[in-house]
Amino acid sequence: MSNRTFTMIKPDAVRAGNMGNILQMITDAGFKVVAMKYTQLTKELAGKFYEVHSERPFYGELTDFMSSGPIVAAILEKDNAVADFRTLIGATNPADAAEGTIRKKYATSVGENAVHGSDSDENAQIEGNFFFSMYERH
Ligand code: 3AN
Repeated sequence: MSNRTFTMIKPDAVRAGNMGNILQMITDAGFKVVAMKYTQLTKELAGKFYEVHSERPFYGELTDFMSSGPIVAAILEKDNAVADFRTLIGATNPADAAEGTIRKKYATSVGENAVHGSDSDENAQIEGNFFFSMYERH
């Protein structure tokens, strides 16, 4: 069990002005910020980040959307970080997301679903390394 996960606040949530509220929900839930940046992915970088989905029909739409505006990327720390963060964000489709979750509150569709959260310890490490050097972790 690892104590770190990786998240992005996606372009839809940043555009809608929900960045501060989402960060508040994350820290209120007991996650410590290890690394954070406000940046924008190019279409090419979004394609690399979501390479595992490259055969899926929504890959083009996903990479267009993820490069459509700024995001917040962060590494978060807490006991049982990956699983607890997935609980905090809720189901991929906001229609299925539980009350009180970030996606229930702020996601508008299965594609534009406000936040990303790593789905395994291994991916948390890969995704954190995609954005942050060792000097950017505190
Ligand atoms: P999660 O982000 O909950 O781990 P995944 O890994 O199944 O969900 O999907 C990765 C991302 O791809 C989702 N966050 C969502 O933005 C997008 N996505 C997933 N399914 C669809 C779909 N049917 N149509 C459009 N985008 C999708």
